[in-house]
This record gives sequence, structure tokens and C-alpha cells, in this order.
Amino acid sequence: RPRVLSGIQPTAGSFHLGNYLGAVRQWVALQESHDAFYMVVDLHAITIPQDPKELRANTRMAVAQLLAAGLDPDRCTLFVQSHVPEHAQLAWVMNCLTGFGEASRMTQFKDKSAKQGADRASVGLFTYPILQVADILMYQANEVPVGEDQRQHIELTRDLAERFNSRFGETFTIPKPYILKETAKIYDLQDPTIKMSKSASTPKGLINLLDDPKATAKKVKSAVTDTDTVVRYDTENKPGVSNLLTIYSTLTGKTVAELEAEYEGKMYGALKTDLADVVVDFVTPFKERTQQYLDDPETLDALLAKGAEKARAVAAETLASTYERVGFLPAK
Ligand code: AQP
Repeated sequence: RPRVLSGIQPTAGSFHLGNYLGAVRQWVALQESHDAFYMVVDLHAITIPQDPKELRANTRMAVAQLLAAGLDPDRCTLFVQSHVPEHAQLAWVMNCLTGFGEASRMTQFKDKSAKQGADRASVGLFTYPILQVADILMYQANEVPVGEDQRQHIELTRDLAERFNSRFGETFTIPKPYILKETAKIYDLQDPTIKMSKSASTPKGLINLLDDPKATAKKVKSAVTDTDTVVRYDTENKPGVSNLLTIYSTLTGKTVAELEAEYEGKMYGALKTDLADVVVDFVTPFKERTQQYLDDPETLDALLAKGAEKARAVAAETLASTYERVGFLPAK
């Protein structure tokens, strides 16, 4: 079975709808067909300041949400990044293989550091994509299911894997991004020209899955559309309506064409009211299931210990062969 690897940050507590539709939903599907490794990336989280207590709580909350979304620890390897120390070790080797200019070209770093102020941004934030390279190469992943915003980092991963392989001999599988066109980028409900994001979106533009469903329904109903009235998928001229159709279609399984036909002659209000119900029907049981997992932290931690053990078996092997290729003297 081909292998997939992906990760999600535990930074915000709740996942948002962009995280779910752009990434986590694909993770759930891929565990059926692939040898799947999924992790909560707490090492990535500390690239920006975190409160230690909150980070710990948010890490468990992220795991609970992944289980609530449908990940099954019997069918995938689910773990926390810091439980597998090889990630930081391989990242160092990859750091030494990356050009400074090459790392400087990562647009996510440019965006995020600009927001924080260049002097306040940590070196960790700068090398974050290289840690991600190590995350992916560690498991010899064939595919990496992510949203569009991560495409550049997968490209960097491919470049570094090829560089390492040509310099030191075949070591790493060259991975491909796995990005579904329809849900590659879910947009902010208030500004449908920017991606829905925990750092850039205003509260009204962002749907957090664990928020009060009533508040979520309100946000959907007040989503920004346009001055026209026709419900039609047209990302150029109708980014707001198109975004709502994408969300609607993905959560219900109806095609966009079916929805366009269903709402022919109806106003945007009807679309938004119905979509609010669809979203509420999704988030309500999701929130309940997440809480059930959180209520039993021992089971959660035991499951993570098993996941880390499975992940380490692969990680230790990759790190050992990397160290050997690089020329480190084996420890006796
Ligand atoms: N709006 C989105 N549409 C589609 N996919 C998205 N992802 C994030 N936002 C969207 C995907 O979610 C996965 C996990 O992302 P992460 O843990 O790296 O979080 P992030 O990218 O940091 O999430 P945000 O909200 O976008 O955070 P900020 O604001 O800090 O940048 C990834 O696969 C990502 O592509």
C-alpha cells in the first residue's frame, strides 16, 4: 500500500472548517487505501509562543478531534510529533542541506513573519518548512494530503529529497502533494478572497468546529456574497457564493451542479439558511464525539503511546540510514 503522511497543528484548540475540508477529511478517506501516518505537530506549534498548559490541552483536543472526524487508530498510525524524537534529529540534517536563500523564499514564512514583525519572528518559524520536510521524508511518504497553502513546502521536500539522494545515494522516497481541487482552499466567510485561517480571519469569517453551533449558524447566514442574486459557481465573479457551494457540496455529497439546479430562482438567503442547517448537522455530533474522547484522557494517552511506538519503528530506521549516509560514526 502506498504511504501517506500529514500533520496538523494543535495551536488553536478547535480545528476550523478549512482544516477539516482541506485536509482532515482526506485523511479519513485515505486510511482505507493507504498506509497512513498522521500526527499532531506540537514541534511546529512552538514556532510561535505557546502557553505550556494550553499547548498540552490543545494537543489532546486535536487528537480527540481527529478521532471524532473518523480516524481509526487500528487503520492508521496516529501520534504526537514530540513523542518521536527522530523528527528534530532528521530536521537538523535537512537544515544543513537547505540554502538560506531557498528557505527565505517560503511564502508562508514571509506572510507570518510580516504579521509578527520580522524581529519578533523566531528562527524556528523560519526553519518550520524544513522540519516539515523531515516529517514527510521520515516515513518515506508517497503522498501528502494537505491544503493548497502547503504546496510550496511539498515542493521543497521533493527538492531536498532529490538533493540528498543524489549527494549521498538513494535514501528517500520523493513525495507528491495530494490536494483535492474542490476543497484545496476554503475561503473566509467575510472576505472570500482570502483563505479561512486561524491567524488571518476575523471571528465572523472563521468557522471553528467546536464553537457553539448556534453561533456557527449565524456566521453562515451572514456570509458575504455579492449584489447579484443567481446561485452559480463562479470563483472569479462570485467567490462568496462559490465558497458556500463548495462547503455545501462537500458536506452533503451533492454536486455543485445539483445545488445550482436546486437553488435556481431562489435567493441567496435560502442557500445560506439551508447551508447553516447542513453545517450545524455536521458540527453538533462532531463536537459531542470530541467531548467523549476528551472525557477519557487515559484511553487517549494509551492510544497515542501505541501510535508513537508504531511511528518510531519507521522513524528510527530512516534516521539510522540517514546518519550512516551522512558519515556519522555509529554509537557503540
Ligand atoms: N482555508 C483552508 N482551506 C483548505 N485547507 C486548509 N488548511 C488550513 N487552512 C485551509 C489545511 O489544514 C491543514 C492543517 O493546517 P495547519 O495545522 O498547518 O494549520 P495552518 O495551515 O497553520 O492553519 P491556518 O488556519 O491556515 O493557520 P495560520 O493562520 O496560522 O496559517 C493543512 O494541510 C492546511 O493546508
